[in-house]
Amino acid sequence: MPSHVHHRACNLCEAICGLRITVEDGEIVDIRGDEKDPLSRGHICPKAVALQDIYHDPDRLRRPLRREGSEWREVSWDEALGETAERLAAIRADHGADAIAAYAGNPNVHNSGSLLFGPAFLRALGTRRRFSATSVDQLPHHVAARWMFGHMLLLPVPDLDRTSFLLVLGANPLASNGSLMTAPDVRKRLKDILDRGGQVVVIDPRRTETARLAGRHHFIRPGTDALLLASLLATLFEEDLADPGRLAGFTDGLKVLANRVAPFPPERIAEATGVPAAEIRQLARELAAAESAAVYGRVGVSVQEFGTLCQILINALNVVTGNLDRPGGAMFATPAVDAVARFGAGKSGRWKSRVRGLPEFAGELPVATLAEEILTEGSGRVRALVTAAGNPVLSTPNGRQLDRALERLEFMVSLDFYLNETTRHAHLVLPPTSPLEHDHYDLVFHLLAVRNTARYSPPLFDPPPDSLHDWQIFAELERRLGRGTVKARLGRWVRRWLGPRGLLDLGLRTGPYGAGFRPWGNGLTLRKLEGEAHGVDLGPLEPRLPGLLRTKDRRIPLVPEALPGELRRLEKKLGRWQKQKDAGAPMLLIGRRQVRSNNSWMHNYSRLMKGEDRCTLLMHPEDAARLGLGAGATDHGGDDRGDNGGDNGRGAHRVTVTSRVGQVEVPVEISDEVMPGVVSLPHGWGHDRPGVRLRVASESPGVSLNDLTDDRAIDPASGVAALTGLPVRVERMG
Ligand SMILES: Nc1nc2c(c(=O)[nH]1)N[C@H]1C(S)=C(S)[C@@H](COP(=O)(O)OP(=O)(O)OC[C@H]3O[C@@H](n4cnc5c(=O)[nH]c(N)nc54)[C@H](O)[C@@H]3O)O[C@H]1N2
Ligand SMILES: Nc1nc2c(c(=O)[nH]1)N[C@H]1C(S)=C(S)[C@@H](COP(=O)(O)OP(=O)(O)OC[C@H]3O[C@@H](n4cnc5c(=O)[nH]c(N)nc54)[C@H](O)[C@@H]3O)O[C@H]1N2
Ligand code: SF4
Ligand SMILES: [Mo]
Repeated sequence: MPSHVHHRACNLCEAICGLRITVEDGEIVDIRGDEKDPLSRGHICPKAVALQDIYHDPDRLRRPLRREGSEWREVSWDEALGETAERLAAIRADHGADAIAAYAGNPNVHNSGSLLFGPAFLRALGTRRRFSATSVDQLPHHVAARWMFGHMLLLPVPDLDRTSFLLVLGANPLASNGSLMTAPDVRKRLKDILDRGGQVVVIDPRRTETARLAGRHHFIRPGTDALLLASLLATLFEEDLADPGRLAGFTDGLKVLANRVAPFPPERIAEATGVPAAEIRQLARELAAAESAAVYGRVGVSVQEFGTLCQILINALNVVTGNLDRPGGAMFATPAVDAVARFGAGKSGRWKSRVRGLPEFAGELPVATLAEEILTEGSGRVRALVTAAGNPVLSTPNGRQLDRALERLEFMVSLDFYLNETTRHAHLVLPPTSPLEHDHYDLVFHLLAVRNTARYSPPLFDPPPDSLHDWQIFAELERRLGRGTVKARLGRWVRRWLGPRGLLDLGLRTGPYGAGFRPWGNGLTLRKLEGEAHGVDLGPLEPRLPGLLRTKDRRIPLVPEALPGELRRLEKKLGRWQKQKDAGAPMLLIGRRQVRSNNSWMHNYSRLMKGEDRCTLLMHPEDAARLGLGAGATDHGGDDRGDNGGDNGRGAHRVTVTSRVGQVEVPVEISDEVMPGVVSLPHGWGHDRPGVRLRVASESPGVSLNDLTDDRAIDPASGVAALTGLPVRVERMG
């Protein structure tokens, strides 16, 4: 029986685990972690086997589909691409390029072909109405990096393997497997910190899996993290603990920062945040005293009204304690393909959205404004939409409004291999090959990794004849829609001739470990990487500053221009928070992630869907009692343990949850792991809409968190949607 072992990186999440896949007679018989992978060291999570399920899924589209009335008809690639180009070109000719919007979803970042060819397609389209999942995710990180380090991709990564103190805000890496921190086997990495005598402290309105492991956790009232961060800084300055060390030589604004954060001493903000003042002072002292420390904040402190301020203050804390760019602190990776050199620094403010006047950043507008750009009449209205690898109906605020808006489009085309809640509205669906059918290299995640490594994944299966990869679809649409100038044609020709492999080889050769173009020498080339099935180890993170800074003067401004105004806005808000403590205050809704989910698209595989309904509203026993819902606080124990049946209150009661924009009905799970006054619903559910072709997912559809979130709530500094801490009314049903 012909059997072979294939090595590749899992591309489902940011942990990029190395896999060892055994194939017999063309069938996968085993998927496990690759022990020899220098980064993931054998780790995988339950989702890894889903790669095989995606490949076999009968619901996965293999041929382009054209909507005819309420039916879908398979059409040839030539017909599908031809019609797409024709319809888009006609709308562009009649109404201008800005009448076409484009939305890029998260999996684009996990697909090197899309990363290398998507941007050129967007340029050919010519629209300034570009949107992506960035503005419901990490946009504030980019904005803060641009302002303080001069480039949107200069994102500091906590040096997990060497740190002795980790402060985590608004991240749950035990469920998410890490984000803007590629750290496979994060459980072991965090345990190792504790084992070597270090500390991990988690700040989260929910006592998460990560908080349990850390052993030190403080509840925080959702949305108030900027107060806590400012007050940590204020304490450092007040108690004379600020010491940037060597960073002082290229940092500006220490004194000004001290003045600006002075109005936020712990005693003043403790009540609004829910974190006791003494604990805040203690934390600041520990941060200052630790041999090395890293402050790390993710989705929970990014998608909030003060998301950008939070990320600025986190960077500032790492600088002021001397921990930026030092081993065990928050460091910059040195990836084999130098993304910082190859991608734009992040221009901004060149144009605004039409309806709400929201600012552009790095060529994109906040997705919270997409629906109104379609629905609001007037010249420049969005009439057509291209989506690629995304599901904004489930992933962006006020999803129901977007759902309705998509109905109004004159033309919509989606690059996706599923008919999901979004793509069901398309006129044409263009399904690319699935992950195991193409090669891959992590252009983004090596940049965010806790260790420098490089690994190339060849395709495992040959794609079926007459199928196209994402990059080929992009390249073909670019050819049909792009400009006819000699320069544009030459560029297209060169890119297509090189293909993703040639472009990758170029990136590796010209990167920091590259061979250049000499035929001899030891540097990296694609060929060399192909000979290393487990990838290559390029060593621990190394100090890179000030050389890596891209600010004009190669210095770090601790007080970027927007900071004073943002702190004033925070102080005003503090006043409102302090007034809002009465019992009649609304409950605050937060989201959560689950190991066996991946945003909106891992719910169609039976293996991952086993067990009880996971789309439940977590509520504290005191709140449940107030609403007259059963008794019994329970130890919820994590969404994926699957051992919490019995009388834990799971599903025993249903409630309605109502926000300004919508209402959902959902089973309640009573647990003291959420802060009193806070309720938590996982995101990415809500698969019961007509026209969705996800048979397994539709059986346990759940409800969409983003049917409640508010498109008007944004962080004005970046335009990121303020998804967390949403005021809602919860009522018992029946
Ligand atoms: N309330 C709330 N909302 C959130 C979040 C939250 O925490 N709370 N999280 C936000 C975050 S961080 C993110 S990243 C977004 C994610 O939101 P989106 O990026 O909009 O959606 P996904 O669920 O990732 O959609 C993935 C789609 O891509 C398709 N796909 C997968 N692989 C490929 C591929 O290789 N090529 C193509 N063409 N298609 C592919 C899948 O079939 C699926 O339909 O959601 C955001 N929304
Ligand atoms: N299994 C799985 N893994 C994933 C994903 C997935 O859907 N499933 N999605 C992937 C994607 S696209 C991303 S971006 C990453 C995200 O990775 P993480 O940022 O680690 O994501 P979450 O698990 O949503 O963690 C956010 C935490 O913030 C908390 N939180 C909410 N509001 C607040 C607040 O106001 N303040 C504070 N301090 N905390 C708050 C929540 O309770 C939650 O524990 O995960 C990635 N990995
Ligand atoms: S943690 Fe799971 S989903 Fe993420 S890369 Fe590893 S195996 Fe894949
Ligand atoms: Mo994300």
